[in-house]
Amino acid sequence: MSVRIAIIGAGIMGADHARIVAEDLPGASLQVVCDASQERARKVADEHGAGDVSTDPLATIKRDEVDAVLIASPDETHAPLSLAAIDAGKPVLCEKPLSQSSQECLRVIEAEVSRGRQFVQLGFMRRFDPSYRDMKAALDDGSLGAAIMMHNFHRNVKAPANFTGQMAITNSAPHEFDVARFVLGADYNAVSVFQPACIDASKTGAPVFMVLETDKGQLVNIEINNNAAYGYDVRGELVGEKGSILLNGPIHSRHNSQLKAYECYAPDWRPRFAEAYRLQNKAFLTFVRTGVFPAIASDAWDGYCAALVAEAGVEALQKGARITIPQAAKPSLYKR
Ligand code: ISE
Repeated sequence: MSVRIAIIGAGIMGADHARIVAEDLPGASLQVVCDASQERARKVADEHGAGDVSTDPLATIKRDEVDAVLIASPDETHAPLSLAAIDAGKPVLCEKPLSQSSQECLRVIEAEVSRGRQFVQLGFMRRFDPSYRDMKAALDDGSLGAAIMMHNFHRNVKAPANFTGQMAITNSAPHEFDVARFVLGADYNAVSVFQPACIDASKTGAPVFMVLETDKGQLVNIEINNNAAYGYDVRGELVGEKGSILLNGPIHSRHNSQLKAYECYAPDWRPRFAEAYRLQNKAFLTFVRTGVFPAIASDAWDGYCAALVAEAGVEALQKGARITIPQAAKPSLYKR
C-alpha cells in the first residue's frame, strides 16, 4: 500500500518536497497539497500530480486518506502543525526549525512523551548529506584523533526581504547548530556572537560570526553571510588531533574557457543538498512504514537543543556577551 502524504505549504520547500515525493519516493503518493493560497497549492499539485488541494492545514492533517504529513509552511506554524499531527496520530516530517522558541519545542516533546512514541522527524537534512557523513565517519573511526575544532561557513546569495540579523541565528544557523552537534556527538555550553564593525548591522541579512563551546571542550565557529552575492556556499572543516576533514559539495563539472578553469555555485541550497533531502525523505517513508525512528535523523529533542542555542545566540548578539546555554534532561523517549 502506498503511503499517502499531505504537504502543508507550497512555497520553495513545499514545492521541492512535492517533487521529491512524486519523482524519487517509490511507495509514496502525493495526496494533498495545502497552502494559504489555493492558486499556489493548485500549481504545485498540478506540477507533481497530487490528488487534491486544500487551504485548511488542520482539516488536511485530519483527513482519513492522509497517512503522513510533511510541513513546509512558515517557521511559526511548524510547532502548532506538528502538535496537530501528533494529535491525529500521524507521523510528520517537519521543516526546520521546529520552533524559534524552546518553550514551544518542549510542548511538542511533552505531546510525544505523553503518547509514548515519536511522531516528528525534523528536517535538519544535512545529517543525511554524504560529505557530513564522511566527516562523522572519519571522527568515529579514529583516523582524525579527538576532535578539537569545527569551522563552518554558510553563505546565501541574497537574504529574503524579511531577513533580520536575528534570523541569521534563528533560521540559517540552526543547520550548523544541529549538524555540528551531530558530528561531534556533543552539546553546547556557551555561545558568543560577533558582527564585523565595518558593516551596517541593521541591514537585512547582515552577517554574524558565532563561536560555540561544547561540553567536550571543543570550539565550533559559524559564519553566516546571507548576502554573499556570488553563490550558495556551505563549507566546513573538522579539525582533530591527528588530521582534518573538509566538506566537498557535489560538483559535477568543470568549465574551461578563456584561459580559465572554473566550477559553478548553486543559486540556493536545494541543488547542494539534493541528495540529503532525498535520503532524508526516504528515511521518513521507512519511519512511516515501520514506526522505527531513523537512526541518524533529527527529532523533536534535537529541535529543542537547536532552539536553546538560537535563543542564547540572539541574547549574545543583543548583549554583546558570552551566554551560557542551559542544559536540560533528555526524556528517555529520545535516548538512541
Ligand atoms: C533556509 O531557510 C534554509 O533552510 C537553507 O537550507 C539555508 O541554507 C538558508 O540559510 C535558510 O535561510
